[in-house]
Amino acid sequence: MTIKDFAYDHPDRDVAAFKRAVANKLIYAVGKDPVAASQDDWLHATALAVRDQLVERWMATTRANYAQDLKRVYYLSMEFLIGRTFTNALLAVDLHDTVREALADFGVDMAALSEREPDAALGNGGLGRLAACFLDSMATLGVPGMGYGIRYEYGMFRQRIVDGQQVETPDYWLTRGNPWEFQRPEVNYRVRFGGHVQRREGKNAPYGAADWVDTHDVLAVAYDTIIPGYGTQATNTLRLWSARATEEIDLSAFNRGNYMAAVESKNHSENVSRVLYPDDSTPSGRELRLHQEYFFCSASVQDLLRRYLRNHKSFDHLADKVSIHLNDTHPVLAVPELMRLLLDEHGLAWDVAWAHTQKVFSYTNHTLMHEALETWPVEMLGRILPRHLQIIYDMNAKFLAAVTQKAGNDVELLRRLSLVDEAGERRVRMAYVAVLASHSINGVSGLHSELMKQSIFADFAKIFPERFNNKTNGVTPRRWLAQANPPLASLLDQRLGKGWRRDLSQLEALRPMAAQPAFARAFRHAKRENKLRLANWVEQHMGLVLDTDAMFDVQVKRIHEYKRQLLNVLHVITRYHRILDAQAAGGPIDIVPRVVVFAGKAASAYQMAKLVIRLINDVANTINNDSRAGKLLKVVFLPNYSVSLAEVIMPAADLSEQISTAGTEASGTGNMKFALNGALTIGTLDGANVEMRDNVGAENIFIFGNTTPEVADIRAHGYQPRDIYEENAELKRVLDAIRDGAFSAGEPSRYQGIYDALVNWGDHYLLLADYASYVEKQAEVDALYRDPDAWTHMAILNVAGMGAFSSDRTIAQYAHEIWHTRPVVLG
Ligand code: GL9
Repeated sequence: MTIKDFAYDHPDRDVAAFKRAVANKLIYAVGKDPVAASQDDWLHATALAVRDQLVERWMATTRANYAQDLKRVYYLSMEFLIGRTFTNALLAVDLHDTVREALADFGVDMAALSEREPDAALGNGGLGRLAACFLDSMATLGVPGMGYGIRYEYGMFRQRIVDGQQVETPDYWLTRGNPWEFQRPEVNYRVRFGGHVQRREGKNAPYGAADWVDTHDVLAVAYDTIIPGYGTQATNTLRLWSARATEEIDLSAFNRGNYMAAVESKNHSENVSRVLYPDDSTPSGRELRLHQEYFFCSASVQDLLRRYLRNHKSFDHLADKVSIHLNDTHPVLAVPELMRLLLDEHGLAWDVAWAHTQKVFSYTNHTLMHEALETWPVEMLGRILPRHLQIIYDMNAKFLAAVTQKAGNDVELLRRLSLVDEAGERRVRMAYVAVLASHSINGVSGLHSELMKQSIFADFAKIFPERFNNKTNGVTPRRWLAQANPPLASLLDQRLGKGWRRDLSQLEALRPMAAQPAFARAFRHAKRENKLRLANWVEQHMGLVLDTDAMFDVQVKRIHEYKRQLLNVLHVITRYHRILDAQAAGGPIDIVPRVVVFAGKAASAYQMAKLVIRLINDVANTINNDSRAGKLLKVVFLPNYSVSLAEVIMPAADLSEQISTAGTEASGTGNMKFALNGALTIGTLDGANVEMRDNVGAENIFIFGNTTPEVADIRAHGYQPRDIYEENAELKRVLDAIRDGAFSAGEPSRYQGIYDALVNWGDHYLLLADYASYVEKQAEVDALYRDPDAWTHMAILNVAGMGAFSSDRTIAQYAHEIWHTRPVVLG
């Protein structure tokens, strides 16, 4: 029997058949009469009809995976920043034109429909979006695997800008239902919290099994989303867990006659999957977060073990069939959870269980920033997960004993290596648990992977050098070029064929075309269309008219001090002053017109980041309303940055700002998306910018500022930002203007704190040290922009050099070098 035998209708590329399928869904699944259907009803019905096309491939892939008993990769991530699915699914099944025509026959505009789909914003930023790109690439490459995460009811907050300030509102993305997911009520697991532990007598204590009793439990229920591969039948699954109250919780309170308490406790259990933590790289020590982490780790590990045991009688082949990848430290509790299940539920001996565990796990580190490295108070772990704390202690004891045996009783070394930080309140270092339990530990760019070995994991890198490696990030060309940039995609199709979607290295073939005037013209034309699209968005949503001849100078990403949006602002004000001076002198104004675009969210508790947003908006307000600046300078802060907004912004950029302090941005992925869409980069030698320079050629990228060793040097020798401030008159004027209320006339002292942070409080991210070099480099950017042919030539060479930054390349490396998986073979 094949799946096709069951498919009730098979529209393929037949418009009439697809119309029938949509009408069928509208009437029988959505329950709406076509004459009364709303736009959302049509969207829902169309999504269901498209989904049917994916289901057949999905089942075929699942059957093949089982039949071939392939090793599977489980990608555990607290975040999957998926964005919209509709257009992406159409691309995967190549039904774009069919669906557009079918809907047009019903009088429905497909483009308008797709705009109505809410983003699945189950992530904060780069880390979560990387996970989504990886799912796309794993499916496309046929890597048998699955993403595991949490089905948050509220995703990343919506950002509104009110009086120039960020206001957060909840993102209840499921209001109108989610046609892409399959609820699996029968796939559910009990996840336990609290209680206490009784060691089992007789087993070789203290490393033996134990009983975990008197827990209060929550059910994890699976929701599956199909992840289609591109240009292949292969599809994967994203399985997200949703919390449900167990029945006995309700019952116990109910029996005591307290109906309301019963319902309340039910609500309480279900809070576990309610909301995404909107913190960028600054985990708050909230207990709910710990509950979330364990909740999805436990459900996922139980689920994958059950799947393994369906085909295998013992755990002997676990590591041949299962790879568990930890996307940062958020899922590290999967380590003691696997140990617990093997020891306590399946009766394995410690050493056997530990050997399996070390072969199964691999870990990616995404940041070096101290404040972002997760640690949990021993007290809290012991209260919420007493058995896991015990297992971590046992891991630690064994490890430190082994180190002592090799290196002697070096107390300092042991203190540094311990999984438990004993200074102050005792805390478990989750990154160390990940490193100890994993056979592979990777960073996300060449620079980051080196720094990781020299800084946070220096001691571990000496003990386990063979575990450390690099996997430079990438982005999926399907979403970030084919889908986001139709004008450029169709130009590439004409010149290169369609193969670049699955093999981005084919972009190399653009190199010789950079010198062809006809190609350059077409390339410029595509950029122009994209700039118009963004300008329309801005006019519609913000009422601001942009000049598309001006250079679109763009910085979009989370707002964070290390990313230095403030350095960009310093440059903007510098330009503003230069324009005013030129006006005052009455001479001809020789300045390249720019539209400086910002977008990004600040963590809700991150006051400095919020103040930066306010400053950007105040500066925008001042400059945009100053007729002297006129068309020469405009500043816009686009509210509510998201995946779907990024799809409009990236293709429209002329200049991409990647200006973090060297040594702070682990990789960046926005940098890749911009260059892939034909923007030039101004950036520091940080993260993946270094490799982008190597790939596009140093002469085709604007690199400025202190390098990582120089930054270390400056800090080591007592950095004095005030000296720079006193010596650079142009900079001083900018900072004084901020301090004195030039952009906040109603409240002149509003930005005193920003001034102080830079001039008086140490300027931790070295903005002043890089300012002169940045402003100078911006002048070179201007000079090139005056020569459109030279600019376009360079932009084409950037696109040509971006082949290496496909997430397909990244995932192929993970698959070969870390996971050791083979692709599924489909008949
Ligand atoms: C991040 C790094 O800061 C980025 O430089 C990197 O590109 C991505 C993906 O590897 O991971 N680490 C991290 O905590 N975030 C990143 O973006 N933060 C968010 O995702 C909000």
